[in-house]
Amino acid sequence: MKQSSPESYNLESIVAQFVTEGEVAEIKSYGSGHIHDTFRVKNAQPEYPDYLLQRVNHHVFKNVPALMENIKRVTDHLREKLVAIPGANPRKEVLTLMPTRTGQWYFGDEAGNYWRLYYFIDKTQTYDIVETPQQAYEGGKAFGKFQRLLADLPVNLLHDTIPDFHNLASRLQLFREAIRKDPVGRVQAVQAEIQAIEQRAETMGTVLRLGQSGQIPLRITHNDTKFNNVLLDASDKAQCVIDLDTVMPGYVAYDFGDAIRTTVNTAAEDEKDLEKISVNMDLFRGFTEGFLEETGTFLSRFELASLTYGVLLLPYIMGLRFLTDYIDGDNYYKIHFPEHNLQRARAQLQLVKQLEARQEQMVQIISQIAGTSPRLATADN
Ligand code: ADP
Ligand code: GN1
Ligand code: MG
Repeated sequence: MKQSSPESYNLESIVAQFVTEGEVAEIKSYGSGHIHDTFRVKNAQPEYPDYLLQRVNHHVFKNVPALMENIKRVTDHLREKLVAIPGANPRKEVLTLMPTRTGQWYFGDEAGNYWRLYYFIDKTQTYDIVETPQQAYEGGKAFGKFQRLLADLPVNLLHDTIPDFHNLASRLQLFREAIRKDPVGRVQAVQAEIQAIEQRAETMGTVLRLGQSGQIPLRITHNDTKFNNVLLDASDKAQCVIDLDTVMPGYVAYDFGDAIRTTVNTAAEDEKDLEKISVNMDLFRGFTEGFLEETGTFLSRFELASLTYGVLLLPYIMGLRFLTDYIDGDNYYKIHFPEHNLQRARAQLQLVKQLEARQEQMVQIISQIAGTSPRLATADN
């Protein structure tokens, strides 16, 4: 189910529910996320900050109070860590929630919507397509540091904001259910894509098997490490990891895999022309160097060995989810034209094929950078 249009709201009166400084000059739609409605709130007084207003998608996130509790806990923990690092600037390096006038961290309106307000982190940019190994390296540093700073927060303190989010078995189950129901009569036309999913269903289960057998641990992971969920500053230095709704227990291979999915692709996530989709290995190396610089000291050998399985799994899971949503009638992701989810699914499955051909090379690069032999005989059990 989709949310109602946010334009019908008096956004200024929503901002007025929060404790802010200065005066609102304008409120404009912002960013290219697929889930929430996001607005930049410009301050009329330049000495005061701008803000970022979001209406949380409560059809996707069914328990918004639990989600906001997670975000508060995680951002407080990161801030505490950053304060102790000389030269760090917590206001720019971690999201800061504004309280409401009644002392809550979100505002629930009469229509059942949930709103939140952050400081707008100024003079930053996000990349839907990564251009240079330096940008890739900075993204790797950002997600790696995020992982490192949260490594001592007990996993069980966080709620599962979307249960089984990257659980392949349950994603496949939902996919097969959608095919069986075929609610809008699209299944016949997507047989080739269904086959591309089914023929890999077994081999893609490696990360889950390693987790379920206890060979890799659950950690606090971000779970939505799309490259555009890192803000880079004007000189492309990593500034802040954003989009914290899915921070919950997960495997490090998920975060590495989703970040690589969106870093190494030479084309857009939804590229129509499949010929344009290829893998840039310089960007792979750049990201991996940054990521392992931050995490190499505490990841286990099995976790290192799981990373390339995550690299194949995440674009596969995204292809599977986009195709499921297409078959289901486009109820989950925001789409910008009728076949958008199908186009996204095709592009992700094409990326999987390209990455499969590079797996051995990726293993070599990881092992070179980590100084280990990540190819463990048991990794594929
Ligand atoms: P979605 O879940 O819909 O992707 P995000 O939380 O990622 O929503 O926000 C959407 C976009 O808004 C981001 O891609 C980024 O460009 C921008 N953004 C989010 N938070 C901030 C912030 N605190 N400061 C500046 N820009 C932000
Ligand atoms: C969504 O919120 P956003 O746009 O960063 C989705 C991710 C997908 C991504 C694909 C909560 O991320 O899981 O990887 O789209 N987020 C949710 O672009 O489903
Ligand atoms: Mg986002």
